[in-house]
Amino acid sequence: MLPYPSGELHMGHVRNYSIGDAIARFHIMNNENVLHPIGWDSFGLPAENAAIKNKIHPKLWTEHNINKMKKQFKSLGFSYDWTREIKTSDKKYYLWTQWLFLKMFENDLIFRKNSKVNWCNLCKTVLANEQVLNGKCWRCNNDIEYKNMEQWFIKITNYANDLLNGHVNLINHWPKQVLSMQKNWIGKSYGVEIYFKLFNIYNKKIVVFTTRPETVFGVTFIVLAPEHKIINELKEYITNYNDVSNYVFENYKKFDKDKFLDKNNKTGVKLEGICAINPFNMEKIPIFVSNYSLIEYGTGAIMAVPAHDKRDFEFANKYNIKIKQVIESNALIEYPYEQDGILINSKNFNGINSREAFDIIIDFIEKNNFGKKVTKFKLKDWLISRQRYWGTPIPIIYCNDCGIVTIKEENLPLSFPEKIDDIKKFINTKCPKCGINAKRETDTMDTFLDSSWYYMRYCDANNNKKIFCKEKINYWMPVDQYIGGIEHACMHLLYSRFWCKVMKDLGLIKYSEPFTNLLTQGMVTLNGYAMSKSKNNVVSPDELIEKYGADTVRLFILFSAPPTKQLNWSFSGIQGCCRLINRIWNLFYIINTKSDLSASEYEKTKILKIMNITIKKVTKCIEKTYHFNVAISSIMELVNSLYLYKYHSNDNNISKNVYETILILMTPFTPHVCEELWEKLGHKKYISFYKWPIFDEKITIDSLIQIPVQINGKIRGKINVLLNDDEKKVKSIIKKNKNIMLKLNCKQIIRFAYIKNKIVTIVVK
Ligand code: ANZ
Ligand code: ZN
Repeated sequence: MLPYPSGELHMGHVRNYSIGDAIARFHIMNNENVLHPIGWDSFGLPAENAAIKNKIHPKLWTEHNINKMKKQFKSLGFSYDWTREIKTSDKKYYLWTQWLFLKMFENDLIFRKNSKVNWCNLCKTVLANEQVLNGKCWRCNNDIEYKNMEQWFIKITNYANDLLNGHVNLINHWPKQVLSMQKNWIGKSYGVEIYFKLFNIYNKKIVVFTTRPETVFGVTFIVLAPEHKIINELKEYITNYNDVSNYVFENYKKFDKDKFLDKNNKTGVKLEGICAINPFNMEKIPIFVSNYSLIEYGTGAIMAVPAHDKRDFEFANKYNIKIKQVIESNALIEYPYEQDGILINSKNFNGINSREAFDIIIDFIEKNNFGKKVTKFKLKDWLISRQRYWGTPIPIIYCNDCGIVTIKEENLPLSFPEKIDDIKKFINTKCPKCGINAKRETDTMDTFLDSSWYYMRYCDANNNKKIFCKEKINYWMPVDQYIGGIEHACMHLLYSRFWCKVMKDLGLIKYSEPFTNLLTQGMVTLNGYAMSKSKNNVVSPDELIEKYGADTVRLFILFSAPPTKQLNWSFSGIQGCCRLINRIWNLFYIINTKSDLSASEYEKTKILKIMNITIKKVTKCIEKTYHFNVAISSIMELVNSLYLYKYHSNDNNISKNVYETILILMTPFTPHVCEELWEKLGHKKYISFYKWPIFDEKITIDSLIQIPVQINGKIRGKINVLLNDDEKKVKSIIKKNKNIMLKLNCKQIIRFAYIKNKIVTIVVK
């Protein structure tokens, strides 16, 4: 995920991009063609707020931050292809965001509507539903208010089913949690709409949406959302209309989701003078207006079954409404009973299991025109207008005669005047269709549009004729490995998937999922808390790089925890990583020293075996599991083994071979020190492009064995031999073994037998 140019890298960034860099470098060393790009999500509010505060243009502020962060990226040694760098606030880029907007508009995927929208009073803009988290603004955590405004929306709901079904392709490649968060957000449910006629009012009915039609005989009241249109339509029949309309007005101002979450806050007013009729038994049932019925979901009207639904039960208790049980439970019943069971008090349907009754009753409803089968989604259309300057301008003109007119493709990019105050002049224009005076749209697009397709542009970042050329897109896309935070599960990751499906339907691309594999990295914490400025527990990457070097920082970040797990910051941990790098550095001098002792065959084989096992493990860890911590531990073992080996060996060939392998294996994690040592070893080319080592499976297994030595029928010791050593070799090993020679005590050997790979038997006089 591309960063927002806040001006400073934080440890979360360092973690995300170190993981990506290790993976990219590994694949580069495996001779693959790797596209490892970076860019900037450079439109957005903080730039604009900083601009207002410091009287500096958001563009300058943004440029300044990008330069600072780019320096930091470079100091960390990330292997980005800087020729493909993109900035979403760049004209050359947002031209294509606008172009995509026009394409979507042409295809009926963008529309304007007046509705109640989320408003953040700190950010001074509306927000999409996905960007409201527990009633608060995703960016500034301010409480959300409601406003009635005419705004631009994208029909993401057209793709609700596709977004859900697409999960099939992601099941083994995306974290389960992300998929389930998206699934809940999309919120598909199967149910029915049932029509409730009104007593003595012939041309009106209330349509409820229910996922539990089998409870229809237990309905004891109807609940309308305060915003439900029918309330006004029934004005003349409702005898307490004043009370009702006061209630509606009061509730309109409040935040819906809060009302929904706060159990004790269910309020309501009964609509006097009217009642509904249950089509199944013709019972008359009271109608309430209440804040716990949400206008945005279903039909905004509920058939309430207090015996079997918690919310209905609470409301019924508060307002003394009848409770009627229609599903029997085996155990002693305590309301509300929300499980399955046998239908009771349900006339012809008595005795049927509630699960079967679901379909039976739906059939009955459809046959008798009591209603119809429906599927509903919780997903709402994506509100994309933002009342801000620093964003992609919406390429639309309003003409009194022609209505909504799009700006011609050849006139893109549409840019705002440099001076923010000149917007007032910019508003006035001529209609591109009829030429009379017209007004421009001055809202900008949600920055999540900018970031919904940026990764495609990397494939052809400098194309100034087309959004991208097809061959390049087909060659590179989709993204093999995407890395970012889980907080984007229902924002960026959902929008990007949607965008990708739209672009496929527009014929621009061939694939329908943007990110084949997704890794959501864990948090970086200090003393148990996520690092954040507000908690004052931030560790600055710059200071660490200054003190310990970039390699140490990278190594620590990758070594301290598997990438998906929380990473607890520790200074002793970073010092440990510093020591490992120093040990590798010092080995350079040690492998070139001479020792008087010479290593045995066994010792030589042993170190080669450890080396091969390490290559095997590290390869698997980087390629498959991303358990970099395990990879680094095993390299550490190899380093220790090489120290030991060198201690009693004057052999330089093997040590050099092992040492070079250590450097190669460390390159994805600590590229700088590895390049340096590689050069010191006399290599002329970069280690970063050296071929990743292949391990020899034969050497990793069973090449070293221990066998017992029996002297006159008693086991007297063990010797280390190589698999399939012959008798002559074993004899020479025994001759060098002080312990066994001591036991033989210079006695005369009358028999020597070696059963291959099993046992040595010696008989002495
Ligand atoms: C009768 C009933 C009986 C219900 C019962 C539940 C249990 P899901 O499954 O999440 O889609 N509902 C429908 N529209 C609503 C609205 N606008 N505001 C608040 N609640 C609404 O939820 C569907 C259920 O949520 C529906 O099924 C309806 O209550 C309620 F024992 O109808 B049920
Ligand atoms: Zn805000």
